[in-house]
Amino acid sequence: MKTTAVSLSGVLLSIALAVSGCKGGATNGPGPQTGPSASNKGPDRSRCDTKGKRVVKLDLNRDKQPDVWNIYDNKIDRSGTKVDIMACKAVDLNFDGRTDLWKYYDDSGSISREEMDLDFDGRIDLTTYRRGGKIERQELDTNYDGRPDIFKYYEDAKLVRIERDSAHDGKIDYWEYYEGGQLDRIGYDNDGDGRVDHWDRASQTAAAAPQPAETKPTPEGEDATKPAEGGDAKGANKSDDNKGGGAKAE
Ligand SMILES: [Ca+2]
Ligand SMILES: [Ca+2]
Ligand SMILES: [Ca+2]
Ligand SMILES: [Ca+2]
Repeated sequence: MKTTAVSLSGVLLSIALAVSGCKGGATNGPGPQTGPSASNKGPDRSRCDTKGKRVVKLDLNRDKQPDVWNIYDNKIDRSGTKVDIMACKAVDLNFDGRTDLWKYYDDSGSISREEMDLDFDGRIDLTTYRRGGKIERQELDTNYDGRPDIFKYYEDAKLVRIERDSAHDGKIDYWEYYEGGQLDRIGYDNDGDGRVDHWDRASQTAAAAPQPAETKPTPEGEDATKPAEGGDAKGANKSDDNKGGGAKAE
């Protein structure tokens, strides 16, 4: 039963695609391409569909080809008047005729999702999810293999966690946890089982944090008394040179 249901829905899908393909000849021409190739889970892609919507096109580089499509939905507000609400913004960032940035808006007019093709190969590499305009999650594909490998999670628009698939094998092997906007701890999965094997805590790493002023302690009093100012410390050298140079000149 299950297999027939699947194949039936497959047939229906292919019919639907064929029909939309016949009708949607215009989508291959001018206009934002809805549904980039990597898309399979986009819940609100229809928002970028231009059909039956008001579309305002802009030509930013003045080559007579549109690069920005502002797509508006018609809504009727409480007083019964027709209003245009932004549904989608599609942008061709590098002016090659292909859309590289999509912004999807919710019914209240705030951005719910942004998709970006960073290397202009037609596949989305950066997706930002928002709720009520506030950032919730970000997915980034750093090696452009079509699979996100960095995931950033936000609470109340504040970064709380970064997960990374640094081996690009589909498994998270690196975690950063943030407390109050500050990095608190980092977890590493060394054996590839998806679990943290080793933690680095902020309290431990704080001592080794790159703070140039503290990493090279140069006790001024000692330097002044000791003749060893042969220029081993680059930063501390300047003031010593000034002192030493002045003394020697006299
Ligand atoms: Ca243009
Ligand atoms: Ca483009
Ligand atoms: Ca891409
Ligand atoms: Ca990837």
